[in-house]
Parts: sequence; structure tokens; C-alpha cells
Amino acid sequence: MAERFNVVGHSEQRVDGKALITGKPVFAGDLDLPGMLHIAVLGSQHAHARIDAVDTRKAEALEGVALVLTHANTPTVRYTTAGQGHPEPSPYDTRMFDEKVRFIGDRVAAVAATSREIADKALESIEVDYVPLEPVLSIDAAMSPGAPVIHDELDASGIWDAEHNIAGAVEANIGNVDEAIADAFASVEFTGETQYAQHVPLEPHISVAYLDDNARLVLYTSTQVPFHVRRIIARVLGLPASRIRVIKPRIGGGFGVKQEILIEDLVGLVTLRTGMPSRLEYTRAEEFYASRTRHPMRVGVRLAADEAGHIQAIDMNALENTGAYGAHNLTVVSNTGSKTLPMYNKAPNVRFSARGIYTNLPVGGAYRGYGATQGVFPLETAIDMLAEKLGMDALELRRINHIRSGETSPIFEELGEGRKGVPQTVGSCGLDQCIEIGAERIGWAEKRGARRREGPWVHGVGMSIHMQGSGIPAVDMAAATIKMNDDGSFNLLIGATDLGTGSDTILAQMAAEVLGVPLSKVLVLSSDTDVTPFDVGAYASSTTYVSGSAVVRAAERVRSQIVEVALAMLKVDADDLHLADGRAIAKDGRSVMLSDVALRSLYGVDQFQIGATASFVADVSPPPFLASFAEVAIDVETGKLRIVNYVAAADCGTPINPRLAEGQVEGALANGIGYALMEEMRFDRYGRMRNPDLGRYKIPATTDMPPMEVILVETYEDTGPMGAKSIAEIGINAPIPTLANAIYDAVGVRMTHPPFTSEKIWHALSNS
Ligand code: SMO
Repeated sequence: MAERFNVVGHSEQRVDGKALITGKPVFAGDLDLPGMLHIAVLGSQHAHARIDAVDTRKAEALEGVALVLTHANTPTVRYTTAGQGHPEPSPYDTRMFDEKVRFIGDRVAAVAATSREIADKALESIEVDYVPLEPVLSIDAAMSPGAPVIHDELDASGIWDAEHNIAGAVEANIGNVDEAIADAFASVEFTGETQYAQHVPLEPHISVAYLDDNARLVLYTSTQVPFHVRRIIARVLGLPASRIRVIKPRIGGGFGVKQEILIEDLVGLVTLRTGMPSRLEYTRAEEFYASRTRHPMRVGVRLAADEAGHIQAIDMNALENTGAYGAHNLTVVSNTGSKTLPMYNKAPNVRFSARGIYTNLPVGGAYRGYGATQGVFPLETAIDMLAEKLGMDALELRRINHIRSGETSPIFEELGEGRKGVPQTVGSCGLDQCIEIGAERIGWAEKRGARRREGPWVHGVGMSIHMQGSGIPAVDMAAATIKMNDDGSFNLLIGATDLGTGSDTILAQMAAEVLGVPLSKVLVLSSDTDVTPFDVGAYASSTTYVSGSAVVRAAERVRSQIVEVALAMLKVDADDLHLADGRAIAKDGRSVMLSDVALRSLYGVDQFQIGATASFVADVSPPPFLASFAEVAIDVETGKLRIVNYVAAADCGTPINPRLAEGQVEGALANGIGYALMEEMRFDRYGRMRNPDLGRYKIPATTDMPPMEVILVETYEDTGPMGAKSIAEIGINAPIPTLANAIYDAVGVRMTHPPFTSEKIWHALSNS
């Protein structure tokens, strides 16, 4: 299908690639301004305490200290740090500095000084009088009768049931699940519990603030959501948005954790108060416990089917640990159902019930996969269990039940992100092909159930199938502006936020395609709230689909203007003209160069700036699909797991840039394999994180990656820009259920608590 395109569908080099690989100073941390103050944050030593007093006098007296901030001298407005659309679906339960701390590491004070060393030193001389409260360190403790109330403040809003520590709740109910399960030929039940994990962007959160010539606040920050930063910081600091400019440079990874406004308020306030530039960079330890995590969840699934394997009922119950604040709690746990249940759309009875629960632990937030990761593990495990009970091949059971092109699911309408969703019919769906190709490459037919042994190693294969979305329908808006320059090049101005995915490149490819120019003729400027048009930002797998559609529309408008000018130059009919190779070409073969079109419109006759802005809001969110397969070998003497081969086949519609799309799947799988096998934030009995460094919190390096094959199954999504859907998140959901199912196939134990470490597998083997 890519043959019909000249630029789209080709693995062009990233437009920012050369700057990145040659180490140009392109990140927020590279900005060094004269007189810049460095900020350090004092985190709470208690998981739950009231603050009686903070004595900052010694710190303030230190040479080099410019400002000390505490609850006593900062704005008291309640807000959410979740960088979502307006009005935000997350509760307003956070203050810059509160009189109560709710997890170890929660903000108590901040110091701005002439160097980071002085700021750190000043922190040590701050004296805090805590009144310790009983900490609530698990969802069970939080839900038990008489549990301490974590959010007892009176000025919070949007909390579902603060008295019972419930941040958010979602319910959906179609048919009668209990009856269907009671009457069914076969039913199974499985509960899986996913752990605390962090995104670990190699570049931690970092922001720089300064005042421009007109004393406007400029925030130069590593964010996925520049426009939400501007809106939310304006509210927190009590400034009109017009007094703030947010610039997003290159980002060293986001994965969702930078869809959060965590430090821009501090640099902003320090700079407003002192007039000096300021800078805050989280340490790796702070990045772990004081930024955001994946929401741990306990998710129970019950499934029922008839004798032929047609699924009759799905019951999913999710308990989400949102930690001390409710950032993204409702929307993430909504997605636990909404991005998984439509997969088995033929079930007439479906129930989803979910709660977001406060605890005195680090705070959950957006994390690639966004709830689907936590839900699909028990769902895809239960599917395997159901297949076993029915005596069916697990692949076949999935094949007869999964959603297909032209079909819908009542869940699309019942469950949105923290509210009702929208009805939609699946357009493109390459899942059947993904399953077929994946099964063939992994050797499913020969290997499943074969339990091949080599010494102590026993082999097994597992699979799982996945869907996600492409943006939040009827919510997410993106705009793009394109203007033509006198050499026939174009500026593409977009609020869309490349967080390392390559989205600047693929959006430029779309513009180049429409305008009939090579990629080098499209100059991308992304994410400066003073310059680029609005975009909600990079989250919810929206950029290719939502921002891409805006880019295509803007490019089409610009093309019409070019055609208009070229018509006057060539004196032909509009239908006779097309743009290609940097020219407007008539049917009779005559042509004009785009640079001549631009020169005429800028300097010649009927002068005007060729340019246009276009916006896009989707009314659907077409799911990408993915089939995931793994072969594992388990050493039955030690529990050691080796991934022998990993195969994933994905349908993202048209891959706008195949190499970047494959890279997204590979990266997401690596991310997911880390979560499945090694990553876990561990806490002591006081709620203190025990492993806040990369020595003790392991993520896979490239050298840890197993043999892996990623296949893109090309479909064409009619609603998408040039047939495209999303690709960046879906892969992360796959490794936990795929590997859990492969472990069972090899050694017959059902893993319930990732990460599936050697110890856990060994224990499970010993107890089986
Ligand atoms: S987890 Mo992404 O920032 O929707």
C-alpha cells in the first residue's frame, strides 16, 4: 500500500536525528543562563503526617540561598498535576505545598540557591515539626473500616469518596453477568496483581524558567503537554495564561510520566519571586518516588463460555492503587476495561467495576499502556484458562471470539476515559493476519503443549492479543499551521509534542506527501505555546492519528492555495494540476517550480502569504491491534526464565514511517518485558522506597533483549491520515500475559504477581 505514497510509508531519517546523535544541546538540561538559580526539594520523611511548623531561618541565612518555599509562603490553590484536557477528570487534591504530607518524598519545602550544592545543603538545615499519622500502605488497609482518611482536607474537589479513600470509581454493566456465569457450560476466574513501576526516562523531569524582555514567564521544560502546562500553571500561580510561554525542546523519553505538571510550578514561582532564571532537575531517586508511577492494580476476571467456546460473559473488577494523589486515577482505571473488554465483543454479558484507592505511597500517573496493561494480564490469562477447560487451543478460542472489522462493542459507548465513551464500529482490523503470522513465526502448532526439554530447561510458548486506541474521541483536539517560504520550503508549526517517538518526522512526512515535496523541504517547529497552534499534547496514542489528521488538512488547504497561484501562471484548469517533485504539474506536462509559485505570491502579483491552519477532533478512536507470542525456557531447578524468541505482529494501519513504527513496538516490548520480568518499586514497612536507583531497580538494557521479531501487518484505516492508526503504546501490554501464558505452557504454574523473577517461578514450582 505504501507504493501509492512518495514520502509516507518510507523509513525516512528522523528530522531531529542528526542533532541528537551528534550531541547538540537540544534538551532542557542543556540550557544554562546567567545568574540561574538551582532548586532542590525537601521530601517528607513520613508517609503520613501533619506539618506543625517548618523552620527555614537557618536555610535562608545560608550564603547563596535566594528563596525558601514552604506551605506558608506559596499559593494554596488545589489542582491536579495530571496534564489532561479542560476540565481535568482527575481530582483537585494537590497543593504546591500542603500542611499534610501523604507519602515519603511528598513536598515539604524547596530551596533556590546559586548552586545545587548550596540548595542541597540548605535543605539539611530546614527543621520540620511533623505530627505523624498512621500510614496507609496498601489498598486493603485503605479500604478497611476505620482506615485513616488520606484526603481529609475540605478544599479538595472531584474526589469520589474521600472518607473511604476512594479517589474515583467506574461501573459498566451490560446484560446479566452473574446469571450467565451460573448457567454457562464452562467458567474460569483469575486475579492478577500488577506492581509499582516507574517509567525511567533516561532524562528525568527537568525545567528551566526565565523572564523574557516583557517580564513574561518562559518555561523551558521536558513535557508531553505544553498547552496543559500553560493552562494549569496559570491557575496554580494565579497568572493569566498570556503571561506564560511554554517551550518544549527535545525530550529524553516521556512514556506518560511527562504528561504531568510536577516541577514547572516551582521553577515558575522561584523565577517570578526572584526575577532570576531558575532550574530544577529531579535526581534519579526523586524520579522514582516523587514523580509518577504505573498505578499498581489488582484485577479479577471471570469468564464464561458455551460448549463451542463462544464467550458468554466477562466480569472484570479492578482495584487501583493511586497512591497519595489521584492523578489520572479515574481515566487509567477506565481504560483497564475500555481498552481490553471490546476485544471479546461477542459476549452478551459484560460487567466492569473499578475503584481508584488512595494510599500513602508514591503517586500513580499516566504510563504507556494506561490501564490496559494492568487489565489485559488477567483477561488474557483467563482466556488461556478457559481454553484449557474447554479442551480448545487457546489461539482458536481467541480467533472465534475476537472483534473484527465492521463489528462494534457496547463497551465503546459505555466506557470512555472517566466518562461515557462514543459508539464506534471497527474499521481496519488486521488481527486475524497478525495472529496467523505470529503463530507461524513462533511455531505455535508444533511447540504449544510440547514441553520440549533440554537438561533442566523446559520450553513453552504463550500468546496474547491486544488493542488500544488512537486518541480520545470527542475530546482530543490538535491543530497544525503550514506556511510557504520563498524557496518552496514549508514551515510546519505543530503543538504536537515529539517525546522521542519521532512524531515530528512522521508529521512532516504527511505534510511533504500532500505538498509533493521531499521531507527536507518541510521544516518542523514543534511545541512553543507562543508560536505553534494548540494541541492537547502527546498522550493516549493520539499524535499520528489526531495531530496527523490536522497536518493533512492544513497541507491540503495550502495545496489548494498553491494550485490557485499555479493556475494563474500556467493558465490551465484546476483539475489539470497536481503537485509532485516540488512542482505544480499540468496534464500537458508543463509545470512551475513551487519556489516560483512562492516568489510570485510573496513578491509578484496578487501577493499573499500561502499558508493555512487546520484543526482536527476525532469522533472515533480506531484501535491498533497486536498479536504477541513468546517462546520461553524455564530452568526447573532454579526458576530462571529465558526468552528464546519473541514475536509480535501489529496492525497500525499505514505505517507512516515503518522503521520508526517498528521501533515503537520494539521499545514498547522492551518496556513491557522489563515490567514482566524485573521491574518493581519495593517499599519498607514505613512506606519508603527501598530501591530508588538503577543498581537495584533493574530495567532491561539492549544487551538484555531476547531475539525479537516485529512484523507490521499493513491495513488502511479510512478515518485516519493516509490510513494510519496509532502504534506507540500497545506493545507494552503484551509481555506480562504472553510470558505468563508461556510459563504455564512450559511448567504448569499460573503466575499472578509480576515481575516473574526466578525466585517467584522457583517458589511457584516448589508449591505446585
Ligand atoms: S500513558 Mo500516555 O502519556 O497516554
